[in-house]
Amino acid sequence: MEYQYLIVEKKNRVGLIRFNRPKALNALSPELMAELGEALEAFDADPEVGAIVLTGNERAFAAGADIKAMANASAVEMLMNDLIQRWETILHVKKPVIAAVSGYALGGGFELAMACDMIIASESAQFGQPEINLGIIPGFGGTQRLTRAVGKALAMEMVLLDRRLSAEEARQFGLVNHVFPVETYLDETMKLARKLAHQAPVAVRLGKEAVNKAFELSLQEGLAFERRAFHLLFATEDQKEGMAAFIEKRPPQWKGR
Ligand code: DAK
Repeated sequence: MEYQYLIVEKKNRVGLIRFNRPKALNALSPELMAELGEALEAFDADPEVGAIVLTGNERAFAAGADIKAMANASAVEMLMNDLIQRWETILHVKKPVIAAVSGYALGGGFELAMACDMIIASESAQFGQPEINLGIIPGFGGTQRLTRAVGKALAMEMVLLDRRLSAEEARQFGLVNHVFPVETYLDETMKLARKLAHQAPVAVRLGKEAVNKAFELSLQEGLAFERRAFHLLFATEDQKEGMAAFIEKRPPQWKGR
């Protein structure tokens, strides 16, 4: 598949997707988001891929949804536009997705990163929800995922006053896993992704699903979900292999079944 707004490659069981609209600071146009949806679905279905990395460039992960593409839209167009629905694809990906963020992660760019499973940031990363300056509010989780991470006081400042977070602040709030120098953040992300891609695949899939349920279910429902997933793993060859390998003091050979 040829992409116009993405650079997509596969390395060591990691699917790497780079936004490629550098002149527009990787503004997430409907066309780019349609391609992103396709690339994510293709990697999710590819048995040679175990983890996915989403990135931009050093100056910008993404400066938000494309303002020029939205400026004249009506409410009904925003609601009915299938391309905007492509944003949701990220929420249905079964494999772990890491966002490698450098420079601007603003508006929809920040929201997309927060919808990933982990964020690795460069020291220059800057996270924010500047939508208020455009007379709108965040539309892809910026009032919800952000508030759960940073709490009400700071979320209000960010959503209503465009207060931005540095990479280090975002790490302190648990939004970002690690911060690295600009020169190495992508390599470090690829290393982490490679590790993820070589874990037991069924356990990774259920582990991701279970952690995400913690944001949606009551504690009791979440615990019940976890317990069922835990039991299910005893039906996999990988559980037998993992435990046998431990006992035999050798590395496990995962089969993904
Ligand atoms: N959209 C379109 N173009 C953008 C852009 C954006 N978000 N951000 C930057 N650009 C373009 C600029 O227009 C400029 O293009 P030319 O004028 O050269 O043609 C080029 O990128 C370089 O930008 P600047 O000249 O402005 O560069 P500076 O270094 O001076 O400033 C900046 C960098 C990041 C501070 C500034 O560009 C900026 O403030 N950008 C806008 C940031 C922003 O407001 N982002 C939020 C957009 S609203 C939803 C899903 C998502 C969303 C909503 C709903 N659903 C699924 C329902 C998301 C909404 C948003 O993200």
